[in-house]
Amino acid sequence: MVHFSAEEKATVASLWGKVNVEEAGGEALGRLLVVYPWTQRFFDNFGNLSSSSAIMGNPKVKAHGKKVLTSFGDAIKHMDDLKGTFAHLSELHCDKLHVDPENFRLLGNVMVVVLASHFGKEFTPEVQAAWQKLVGGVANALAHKYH
Ligand code: HEG
Repeated sequence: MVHFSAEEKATVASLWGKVNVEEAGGEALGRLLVVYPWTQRFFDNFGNLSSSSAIMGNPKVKAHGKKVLTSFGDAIKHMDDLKGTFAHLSELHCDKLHVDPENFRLLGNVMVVVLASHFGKEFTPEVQAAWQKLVGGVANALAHKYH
């Protein structure tokens, strides 16, 4: 179980308050699909994913990215109980969606890259450390109910 200090919680929450969830969510999911093309197989009903620009401009990718990042936001409110918070989604991704849990780690790292590019110098090594810990904790929580 990951533990977050009061300082790490404050660091994460302060950056999160400035994140544009719609923009960052679409960019993170889009980049996941471009950088790790095998992840496209889960989204074969999303229409045109034939090039990087098609993916980044695809309205379904944007909408789903927003949904995923909005849901990720629950982690920031419940940093002491990530497993409980994502238990239901873990079951859904395992039993219904059949998403390999390795993809949660890939998406977490892509999210960190997106935050780094949006926040520039503000994304100091300390801020990155707190975020890496959070995306890792969320990936563990989402993988927890897999069987
Ligand atoms: Mg998942 C649906 C959250 C990573 C593939 N994802 C969903 C939904 C949520 C969610 C809230 C909607 C659930 C519902 O309809 O009740 N996803 C979520 C989080 C994260 C994540 C919080 C990681 C931080 N998802 C993820 C990854 C993949 C994936 C890495 C695949 C590479 N998710 C996926 C698919 C669906 C969802 C295929 C169904 C999409 C649809 O057709 O509506």
